[in-house]
Amino acid sequence: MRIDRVRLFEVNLPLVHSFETSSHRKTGLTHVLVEATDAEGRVGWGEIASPADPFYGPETTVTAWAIAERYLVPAVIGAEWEIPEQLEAGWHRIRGHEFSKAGFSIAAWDLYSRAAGSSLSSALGGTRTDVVAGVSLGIEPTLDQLLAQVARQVDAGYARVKLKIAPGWDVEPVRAVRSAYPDLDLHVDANGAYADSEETSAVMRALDAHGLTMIEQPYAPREFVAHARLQATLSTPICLDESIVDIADLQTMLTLDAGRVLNIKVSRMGGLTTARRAHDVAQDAGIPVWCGGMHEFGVGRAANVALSSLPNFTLPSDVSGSDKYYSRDVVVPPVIARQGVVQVATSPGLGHEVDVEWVRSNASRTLDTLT
Ligand code: OSB
Ligand code: MG
Repeated sequence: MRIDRVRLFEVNLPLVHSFETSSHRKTGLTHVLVEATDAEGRVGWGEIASPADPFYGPETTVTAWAIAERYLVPAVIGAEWEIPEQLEAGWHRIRGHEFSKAGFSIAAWDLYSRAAGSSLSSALGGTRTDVVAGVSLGIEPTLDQLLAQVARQVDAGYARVKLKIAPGWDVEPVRAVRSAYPDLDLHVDANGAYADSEETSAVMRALDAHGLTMIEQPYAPREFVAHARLQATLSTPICLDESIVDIADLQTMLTLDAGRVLNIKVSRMGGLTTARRAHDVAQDAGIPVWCGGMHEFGVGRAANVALSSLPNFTLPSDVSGSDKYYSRDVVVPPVIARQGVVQVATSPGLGHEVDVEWVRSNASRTLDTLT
C-alpha cells in the first residue's frame, strides 16, 4: 500500500453547550482532518483532535499542523507498507506530538481496513457489536445547573456520568449528584488539578466515601509516585489519563500500582496501533480499560467506537453521540447513541463517510500535497 496524496483540513465546530474543565472553558473546537489517498485512489480519513491550547497536553492546533506539514506528511507520502504499524514506524523518530501522529494513524487504519473490505472494528480485533457510552460533564456555574445537566443525560439513557472536578468544585458536586442518583455509575476527572498535599488527601478521602467507579488523574501527568501513594490509601480505583502517552508509561503505572484503571485515548497515545497494544498489555495485567474522548468530530469518534469494541473495554467509554457536543457532524451518518449505547459500524473502514464537500468549503485552513 502506498499513500500518494494527503490533504489536511482545519475545521471548526461550535459546541452546543460550553465545556469547562479544571484548566479552562471551551465554546467550540478546531480539529484537523487528514485525508490520505493511496495509489489505487482509495481514501482513508483521520482526525487530529488536539485542543487549541496546551492545557491538556503540550500540543496545540498550531503545533499539530506544523508537525503534520513538516514531518508527518513527508514520512507518509510514497512509503510502502502492508499494515499500519509499518507506516507508523516511519515516524517513530519524531518524539512526542501524539495527537498529530494519531490523525495519520487513524487515516492509515481506515485505508487499510477499507482495502481489506473489513470494518475498522474487526481489523483491530474487536468483538463487541455495541458499546456502552458514558458522558463527561464539565464544571457548571452552580450545583443546580450541574444537576440539570446530569438529569438531561440520564434521561437520554446514558448509564455512566463523569464529572469534571477541580479544587473548590469536588466533594460538594459529588455529594449532590450522588444523593440524587444513589445507583448511578459515577466517576470524577480532575485533569491533574490537585497538588500532593494534606488538603488534597482530605478531599480524596471524602470522595472515597461516595462509591465512585474511579477518580481520574488527580495529579499532574508525571506524578506516578504521588498517584501510587494515593492509590494505597483509597478503595476507589485511580484511573490514569494524561500520565499515559506510551507503553512505557503504562508499565510504570503497573509496576508502581499508580492506578487500577486505564483511560485509553487514541489521540493521547499517538494512534490506534499503540492504543490497541495498551489494551493488550492492560488486559494481561488484569487492568480494565475504557476509551476516553477529546470531543472528537465524527472521524475520531468513529475510531473511538471501533477501538471500544475490543474485549477489555469493559467500562463505558466517552463515545457519546455527536449530538451531545455538536449540532452537525463532519460524517454521514453521524455517530449516534440510543439509550446510551452506540452500535459498532460493520461497513468497511470507519463505517461513516466524510462530507467532503462541506469540509472543503468550511475549512479554515487547507494543505494539499498535489498542489
Ligand atoms: O480528560 O477526558 C478528558 C475533553 C477535553 C480534554 C480532556 C478530557 C475531555 C473529556 C471529553 O472529558 C469527553 C468526550 O470527548 O466525550
Ligand atoms: Mg481525563
